[in-house]
Amino acid sequence: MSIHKSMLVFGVILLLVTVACSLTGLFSPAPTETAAPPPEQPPADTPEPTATADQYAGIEHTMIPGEPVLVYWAYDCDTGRYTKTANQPVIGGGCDQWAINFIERPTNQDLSMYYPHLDITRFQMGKNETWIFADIQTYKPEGSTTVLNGTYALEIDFDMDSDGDLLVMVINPSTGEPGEWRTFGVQVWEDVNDDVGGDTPFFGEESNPGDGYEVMLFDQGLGDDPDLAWARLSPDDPATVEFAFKRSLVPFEVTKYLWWTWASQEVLVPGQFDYNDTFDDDEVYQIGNSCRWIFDGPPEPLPNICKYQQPTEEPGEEYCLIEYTVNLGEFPYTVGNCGPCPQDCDAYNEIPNMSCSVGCEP
Ligand SMILES: [Ca+2]
Ligand SMILES: [Ca+2]
Ligand SMILES: [Ca+2]
Ligand SMILES: [Ca+2]
Repeated sequence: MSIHKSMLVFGVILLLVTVACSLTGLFSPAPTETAAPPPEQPPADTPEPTATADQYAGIEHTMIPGEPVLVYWAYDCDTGRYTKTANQPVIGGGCDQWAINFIERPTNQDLSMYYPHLDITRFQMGKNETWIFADIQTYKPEGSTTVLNGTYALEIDFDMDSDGDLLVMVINPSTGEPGEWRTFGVQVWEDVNDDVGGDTPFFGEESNPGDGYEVMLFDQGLGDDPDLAWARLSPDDPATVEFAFKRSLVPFEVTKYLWWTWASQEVLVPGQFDYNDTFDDDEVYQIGNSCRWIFDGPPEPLPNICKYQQPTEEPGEEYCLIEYTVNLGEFPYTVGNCGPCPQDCDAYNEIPNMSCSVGCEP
């Protein structure tokens, strides 16, 4: 190494002397002489960058997820729908409430740029005997190609007390091929000491008294289980990222839980959750999370719960019309969907702005 280095230094000095010589002969255009190529480091001199990658290189996978099973789904605020031009984003009333950790900022700070790949519009979850599957769908503008180069994450609240307990995230899934499951960029973090959300879960506070998600269970194949969590670009939709993680991440006693999703241009920092405790309202942009939905359970009126949802499809069932009234200030509108009836249609009528009625034509 020292030999290489000294040769390199010698080469640089030689080059500098040559350049100086040609500069002193101001009008002597001797470009070919000085054009001795800059001493680009030969490959043999740059062994270091690959050394850090080696810790991932030997990882062997035995279980790779198959086709996702996605049965629960919910809508998030659809900023793209109201944004007619990319330099004039329109965020729906109530969609961005930093104080209650409900964030819709697929924009820059002064609202002069809209970033559709950070605008979560819909998200899903399902399971088979081995895996929990999930996806995050972002706004897909007509006639342009989506590049999902942000960080996308699932936050899961197993005890349904409004603070997240597990964080599954993927950094820049756009580097993968559509349909190819990878652990590249995938991490799983746990809040073992239960201080995500600080003193007031869900509500923001002056400063973050906790350490967020402090235990990393999985880093791109490193961890107790090299196959613990995966992500990929959807094979069907370039604006959708899909996740799969082992059911072993769900505590044995948990039968249903809350989950919600994130999209952020900056890499999400697990130790800074909740973001509305760590940061002030005007400090973070190009970021958003979704409303929350319950996996494997009926809807309940919980903080930030999503207002529109269609549960598991069961063929042969009656069809129900589920409607949700979105209140955008002076412009309320109602969206509805006719699909297989949920287990308890009446329960929807207990949720503000929602209704369910049996008997419609799909
Ligand atoms: Ca959104
Ligand atoms: Ca919790
Ligand atoms: Ca808090
Ligand atoms: Ca913690």
